[in-house]
Amino acid sequence: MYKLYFAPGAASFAVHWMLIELGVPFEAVKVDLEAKEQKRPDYLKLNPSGLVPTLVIDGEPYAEAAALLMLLAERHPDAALLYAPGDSLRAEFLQTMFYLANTAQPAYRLWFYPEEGAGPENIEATKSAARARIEAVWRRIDGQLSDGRRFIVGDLLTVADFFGVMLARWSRNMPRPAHDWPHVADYLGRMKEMASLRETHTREGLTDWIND
Ligand SMILES: N[C@@H](CCC(=O)N[C@@H](CS)C(=O)NCC(=O)O)C(=O)O
Repeated sequence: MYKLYFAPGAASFAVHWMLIELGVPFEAVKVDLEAKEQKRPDYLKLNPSGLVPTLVIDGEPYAEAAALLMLLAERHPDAALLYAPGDSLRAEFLQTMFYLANTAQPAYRLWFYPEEGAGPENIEATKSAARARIEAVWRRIDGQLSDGRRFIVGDLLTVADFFGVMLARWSRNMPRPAHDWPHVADYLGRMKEMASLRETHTREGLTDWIND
């Protein structure tokens, strides 16, 4: 049994979506980020970083969205949501996952929490740097998708897609959103048809982006 601590549209979104796609039983617990519930002592016992997501697996709490996606994929091998060791696309898959987690996600963190970059007096400069990094990510992913592949890595739906689509969604109100790149736009159009992605929006109460 799984228990997911989430906030609508946050880094928990990809994990929520994957649990729905897998069709496994889970309990979803909403964390009110505005009320700073993620910094309360009882939550910090589960996730010492005070962030969402936290996924409790058989009573043990685990964190880090990218790791949780990979963990779930490993725990449910029949769903085939990753390239396993030995697969010819394994290296590209790992590279893409780490690129999204190490380069793209921190750049978004700077965009949404710019005071963390260089203090409140440098917010505009921090956002400008974050924006440049995020746009470089979509330029690169657009290049990957330009060879006609169906998904971010090859023709297999993997956890890189769950993570990548979540990150693309985060750019929706930015000056240059991910769908500004043509191959990314085609890809997102296809992904938005997934029933599990639409269901995640419904369950999290999100109405924007999915029907754009
Ligand atoms: N590296 C973490 C980042 C998680 C993260 O930054 N979550 C944000 C929401 S998108 C959060 O909890 N923000 C509340 C806060 O910073 O207090 C992960 O992937 O799980």
